[in-house]
Amino acid sequence: MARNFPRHSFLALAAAGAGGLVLGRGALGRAQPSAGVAGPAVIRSSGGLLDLDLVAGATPGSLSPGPRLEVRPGDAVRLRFRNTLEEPSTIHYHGLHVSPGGSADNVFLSIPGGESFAYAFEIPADHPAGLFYYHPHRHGTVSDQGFGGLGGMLVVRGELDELLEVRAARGRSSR
Ligand SMILES: [Cu+2]
Repeated sequence: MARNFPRHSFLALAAAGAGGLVLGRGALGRAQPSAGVAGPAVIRSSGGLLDLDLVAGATPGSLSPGPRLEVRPGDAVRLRFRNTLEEPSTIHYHGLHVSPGGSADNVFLSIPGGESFAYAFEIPADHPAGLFYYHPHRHGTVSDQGFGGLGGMLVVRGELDELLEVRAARGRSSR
């Protein structure tokens, strides 16, 4: 039986510094020409801090990933999550070697629709570099929100970036 999942998107409303980043519905879910393809917005840590507001909301149209977040080992993460859905949600930082409790990667949190939560944690100084993923992980709504499009990439920069092959590779909207 086919199910229709509501379409959701993470919208980064404001990143620290540089005047902030605003994404509206028009900027999400719109097909782009293949040359110079614009990937998701990129929000990088600065001065050892990744600081942003992230909003989960329903949007019409096709699915778009949330902003790509980039950190470095030793960075602090301050992510204010606002849930504008009509159901509870959370954020899980898939694969990160960070605390699973408190205001960190705590999948037992449940942020009701219409409410906000301030995530705050540190990326360990010896954290491996790699490509990770953030997505809702509130039991009971994980699948619907995942299939609905909530989620985005999370890159930990580091030693992998020094490999010749990686340095020679061209990334989308990364340089
Ligand atoms: Cu996961």
